Amino acid sequence: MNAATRLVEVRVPDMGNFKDVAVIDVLVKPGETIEPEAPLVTLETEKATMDVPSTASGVVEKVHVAKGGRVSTGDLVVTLRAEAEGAQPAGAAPSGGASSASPAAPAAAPAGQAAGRPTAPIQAATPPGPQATMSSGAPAATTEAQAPRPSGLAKTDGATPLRADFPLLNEHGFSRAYAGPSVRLLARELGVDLTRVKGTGFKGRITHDDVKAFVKKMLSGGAAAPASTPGAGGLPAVPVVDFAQFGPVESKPLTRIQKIAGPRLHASWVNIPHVTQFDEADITDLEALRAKLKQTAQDAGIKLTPLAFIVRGCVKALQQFPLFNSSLDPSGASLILRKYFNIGFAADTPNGLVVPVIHDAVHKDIYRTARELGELSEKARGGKLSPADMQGGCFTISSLGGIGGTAFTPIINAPEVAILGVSRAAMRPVYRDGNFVPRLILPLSLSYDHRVIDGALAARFTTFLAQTLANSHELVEAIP
Ligand code: CAO
Repeated sequence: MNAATRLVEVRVPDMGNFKDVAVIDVLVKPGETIEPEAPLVTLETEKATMDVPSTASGVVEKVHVAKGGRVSTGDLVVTLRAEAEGAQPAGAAPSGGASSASPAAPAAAPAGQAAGRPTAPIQAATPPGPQATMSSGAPAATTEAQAPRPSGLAKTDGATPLRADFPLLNEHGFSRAYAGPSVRLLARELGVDLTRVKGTGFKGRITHDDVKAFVKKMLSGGAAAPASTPGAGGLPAVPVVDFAQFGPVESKPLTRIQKIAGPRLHASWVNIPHVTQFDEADITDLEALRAKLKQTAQDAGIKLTPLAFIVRGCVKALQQFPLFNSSLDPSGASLILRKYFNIGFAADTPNGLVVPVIHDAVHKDIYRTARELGELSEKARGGKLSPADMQGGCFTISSLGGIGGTAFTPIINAPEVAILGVSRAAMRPVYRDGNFVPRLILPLSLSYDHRVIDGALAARFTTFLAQTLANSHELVEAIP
């Protein structure tokens, strides 16, 4: 062995009780250069598919498993030839006797990570469900977060775990596509709808190469371009400018959430004919009521903001106008009307917008709603939302009321069909019975999918919502 290199063995990490797990895809070949965390093989149990990630960078010397084979914890997957210089990457297990040039395992490595023992934990990556982030009120991130980063994709700051899952393309079909977690992650990052990709892997499984081939085909005009491809698919390209020629510049990588949210936002924007209906609600009485209840709520550890009332109001409006709680069937031939009421809300976090969901909001009173709003917002800001926290939304609220502004045009969180934008309430003179009286007015901006909702219905919806918010006592009724 070359003095400047060492051999690194990558083995199957601890898989709990699973034994003799099927190898359904081998993702690397001898001679290939790979990065740490690059997926090497995909395994499938009865419950989940998972990738075995590389624990080091280097050139694949030998692949010890084959597609269709079976493995258990500790089995050798790949031998890598890695650079001998520098610290050994955490979790890399040096090859027993073959690697006399290898440095010893780091002293800090936990027991059980000695040479030849599996080190990198596998995170069971079940197919992700939809979930959301938003920008200007649109969807965002994904549950794919837990999947290892495929080699060749840009590294992100890693500050926020990638967990966004968002309804964007054909999310229903996407979650059912026959593909491993790293392939799903790649598809999401490239904005590829997996339902449109033909799998050439074992039993028709979609591989990395299938996703890449699909993108190539689209770029060469073989199909409609992915939503994330600027200038492709018939869309005019924006000019490419060398900004540095005009003055100093700095390049700042997008966060992981932003990378996932971008294609989703774009997909919503280009696929859905948006119309925004503006309206105003007189929340003078609501604010007086909130001021009365605020201390009681605070004593119970709850921050009672106008948003909790707005969530309750939206639930009532969705009950009254069921079309707003629907989604277009992927075939485009029918509507799916939901009989449950899960309300998403855009939360601003240091790494981008995410959309946690208040589940079963119809059965939660104002205090419980406020409590969940607070808890979910806290989790969102700490990057601690679970996939379940962001799944199953029916309708989204994007509130900028705590910040400012008078109106905006939120992007629909597809495949939902409407989103409510809320701006800052302000005292305005309102003409009543021959006089101007000061009233607290809340601006509402409802964007809707015009394929599903007509303008008249949208105006009825906001009118109803405004009246419901004005009659605030109905919003604080106890829920049986
Ligand atoms: N008008 C006037 N004041 C408002 C208001 C409104 N519409 N909405 C909230 N406020 C007030 C609150 O009452 C609170 O004041 P007090 O402490 O005196 O009661 C203050 O503004 C801050 O509220 P908040 O923002 O902490 O709480 P919230 O429940 O209103 O919002 C959350 C929670 C998570 C939605 C918010 O923190 C957030 O992240 N907002 C940004 C969402 C976003 O970026 N959307 C843009 C996506 S683009 O469509």
